[in-house]
Amino acid sequence: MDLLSSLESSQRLDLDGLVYLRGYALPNQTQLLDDLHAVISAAPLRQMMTPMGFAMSVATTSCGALGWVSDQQGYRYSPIDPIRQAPWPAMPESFFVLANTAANIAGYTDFAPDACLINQYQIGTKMGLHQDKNERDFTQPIVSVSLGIAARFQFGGKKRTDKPTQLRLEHGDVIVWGGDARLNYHGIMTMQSGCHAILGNTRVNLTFRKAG
Ligand code: MD3
Ligand code: FE
Repeated sequence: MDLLSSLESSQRLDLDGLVYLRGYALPNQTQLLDDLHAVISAAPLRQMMTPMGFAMSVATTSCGALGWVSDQQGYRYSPIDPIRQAPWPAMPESFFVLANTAANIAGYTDFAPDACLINQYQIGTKMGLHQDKNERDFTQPIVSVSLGIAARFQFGGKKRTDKPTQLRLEHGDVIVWGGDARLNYHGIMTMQSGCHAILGNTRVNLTFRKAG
């Protein structure tokens, strides 16, 4: 099945500034997972240090021209993987095409992500409420792809104290975050146990960004 006809089998839900394409990544999942494993083999997942000096519970890596990095100097994008002292692996075509077509469906033509952040969640890990502000152009959307076991996603407002709503993100779900949602606080609640046929008891999230 190709990506256009896959829209017919997935559900679209529009909320303030986000377009939720349930199951949109499923038709191409074999290719995506193959390419994911190749990227992780080249640039291994690692727990970055927060600027405060704590190891993140989530393990991350990147592919594309720019990768997301965190250390005592802060959060930023870098063309060099600090562990390998080498460029990040190229973004696989299957990743780029998925992000580009999802953004297109949501009304963003020619979305050309230069960064794909890969987050791996094991049972008991979480990502606290935060905003994504290290990208240059906030009019560009962020496309996220959920793989593996389900997560409880928290979607807040412009202030950290705004009460978040919860969304369950499942294997294959793709969300395009733009417009009014782009700078909202968000996070992932502590991962509960689960089992996925291919990814076991882990969740992997891809976020595609035009960072530079
Ligand atoms: C809403 N990742 O990497 S993806 C992140 O599941 C991040 O790994 C989470 O938050 C994860 O920064 C959530 C969904 C997401 C990504 C970016 C957003 C939601 C967003 C930016 C603005 C608003
Ligand atoms: Fe985020």
